Amino acid sequence: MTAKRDDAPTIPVQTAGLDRRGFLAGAGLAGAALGSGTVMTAGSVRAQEAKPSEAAKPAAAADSASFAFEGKDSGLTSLGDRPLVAETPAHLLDDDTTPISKFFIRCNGQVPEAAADRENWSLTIDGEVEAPLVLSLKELKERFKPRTYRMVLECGGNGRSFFQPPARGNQWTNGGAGCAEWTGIPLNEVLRAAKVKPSAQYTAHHGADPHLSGDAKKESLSRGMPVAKAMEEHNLLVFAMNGEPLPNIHGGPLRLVVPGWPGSLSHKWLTRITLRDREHDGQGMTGHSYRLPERPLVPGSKGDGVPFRILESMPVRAVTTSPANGTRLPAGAHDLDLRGAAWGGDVPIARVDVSIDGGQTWSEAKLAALKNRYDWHRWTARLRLPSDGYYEIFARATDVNGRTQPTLATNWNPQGYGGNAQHRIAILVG
Ligand SMILES: Nc1nc2c(c(=O)[nH]1)N[C@H]1C(S)=C(S)[C@@H](COP(=O)(O)O)O[C@H]1N2
Ligand SMILES: [Mo]
Repeated sequence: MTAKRDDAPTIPVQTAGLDRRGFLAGAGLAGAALGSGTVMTAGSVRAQEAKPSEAAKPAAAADSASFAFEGKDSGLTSLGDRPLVAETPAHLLDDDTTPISKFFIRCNGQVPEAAADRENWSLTIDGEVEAPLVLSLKELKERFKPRTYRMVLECGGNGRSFFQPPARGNQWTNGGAGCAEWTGIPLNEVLRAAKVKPSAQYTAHHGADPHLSGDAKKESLSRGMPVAKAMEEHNLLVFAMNGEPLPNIHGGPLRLVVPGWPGSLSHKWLTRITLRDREHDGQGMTGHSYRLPERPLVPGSKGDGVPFRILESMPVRAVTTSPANGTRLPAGAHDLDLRGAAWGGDVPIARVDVSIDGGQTWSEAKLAALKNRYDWHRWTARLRLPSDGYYEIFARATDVNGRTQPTLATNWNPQGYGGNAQHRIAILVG
């Protein structure tokens, strides 16, 4: 460490969460104690030996990595190159509608070449249907009326990094999610046109992205859902995102968006939906993938012999999107304005609460109205801080069934699904 420990504070005072490095910069990837970093020399904090909790730490590598992908914000956090995965730090989820530039990326296989002729992209609906369909994107648009909904898309593994011991898979904090305006054709109308047979139980989704190995016989991903969920009116065959032609990296020219359930159902580069007479068994449907144990497991165990069920609706979650984690505010700035977002699977959110004292007391946030079902609630709250000092601000959402978020991710499972520990940000005043 090169910090001159007795120097005056070297951190410029911020008026808002403008600098994402904030006062946690240099705290290290493992959330090392404040004061051990090179820029953290503020005497007041050192004296407290304040240590940002694991849950308040920025996404792994957020301070060092600069994400490089055309059209994407360099502030996204890379979680891997092969396959390409990047999450959105909470402070970049501060827009009411997540811009394409800030929207997370999750690929399981290779990213295919961008289609040269978007309008002739072909979609097949077959299997347990009376009238199989093969439609170009142009024909889809001519035959059915497009709808636009603002809806959350969230990776099934969002929040995985909060499990202890670590669960297998991409170490998402809370940024494997975004909320965009999706324009497309309702899936249920297309399925009705194909005349789904009573024998149909489940969908099977197929796309054009090659397997990482290049093996043409293997699929990167092929998930599906019960026909009842497939008929839900908000599922769209999407061709535009935030009013622009759906970008290749997000599955353009054509993808599914299935809100409320794991993002892996929202198949990108969609070429075929096959109706099956049983639960689909494609890539990502078997083993422990997208499954939760039917009884609580010993953390770190394998779950051998325990029955697992498919993860359906995603859990409730709130994130604070402003100020950014690690923001330092000037001395005396005791009126703290918070902004955030909250959403939760199929079950609507009833309230969001925020706490400055580790959950001993809570204040209710104000929720903005939804544009449509499956939109996220933007929320705001003003908190009065009793003094200067170091605070961790907790946020938690509660759904209409009274289910809220745990302080820690407790429901440990081998692949780390359902990790919805309360989001925290660290703030230093003065
Ligand atoms: N064809 C295909 N579709 C896919 C995937 C994939 O690897 N291949 N990944 C899925 C997963 S796991 C998620 S979370 C979302 C991510 O969508 P995005 O990259 O547009 O954010 O796409 C889903 N659709
Ligand atoms: Mo995902």
